[in-house]
Amino acid sequence: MSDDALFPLELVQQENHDAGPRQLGPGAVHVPGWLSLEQQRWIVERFGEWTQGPVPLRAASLPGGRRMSVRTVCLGWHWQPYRYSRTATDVNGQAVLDFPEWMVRLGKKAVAAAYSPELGVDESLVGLSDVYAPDAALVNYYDDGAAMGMHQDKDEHSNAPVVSLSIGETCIFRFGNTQTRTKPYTDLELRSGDLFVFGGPSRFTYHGIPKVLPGTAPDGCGLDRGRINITMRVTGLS
Ligand code: MD6
Ligand code: FE
Repeated sequence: MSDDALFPLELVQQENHDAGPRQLGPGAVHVPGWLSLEQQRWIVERFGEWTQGPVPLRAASLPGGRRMSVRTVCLGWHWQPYRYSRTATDVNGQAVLDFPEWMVRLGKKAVAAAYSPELGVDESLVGLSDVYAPDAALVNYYDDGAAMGMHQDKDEHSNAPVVSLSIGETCIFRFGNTQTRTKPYTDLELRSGDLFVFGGPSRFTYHGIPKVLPGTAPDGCGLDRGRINITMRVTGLS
């Protein structure tokens, strides 16, 4: 058996999950267990409100006609492949919900938690939390079988970090490279309560979600099934 088969690249990083915050690339930091179960439950309640409209949770249609398996509701700005607007012109024409003030504060705290000098994060990123002010969030819901292909987040007119929060079932997060959507990449688990901040030289790294692991949502997170991922962004639009 070859080394590749015995130690598949996909699995190499998983046992590190409990080791605490870790920088995967310059400016890309994973902070396991950042949200408490109580915070997770509270956010899941807000998710229940967001999905009541005016714009429903929907699977976006990609150019060419295929639909994403993930369903999304947006805050601040509505996202559709591959642009932002204030109204959901691809769904029902309704205005997007406001970006909540509490989420701006949470985003700043997230950047402060991830960009700490102790983790070896570059000086230029430490202190960024003071000016970080996200104005859009994509709230994704994954049910069993949902996945997201390798992509770069480049619809924003800003290179400010993206802050990602995960609640519910564990997923495999594939963190790639800035050049191609293929190897080399690192697979890691994002579990309920985890934070991932994606900025600095890693801001345009290809990444994706090859799978969600059914039945792994922890008791008390507010979700029995599926996975919620919130990504906060600075659109650079006005
Ligand atoms: C997800 N996340 O975790 C999909 N993008 O379900 C993303 O696509 C993502 O986690 C930019 C930065 C962080 C992310
Ligand atoms: Fe992304």
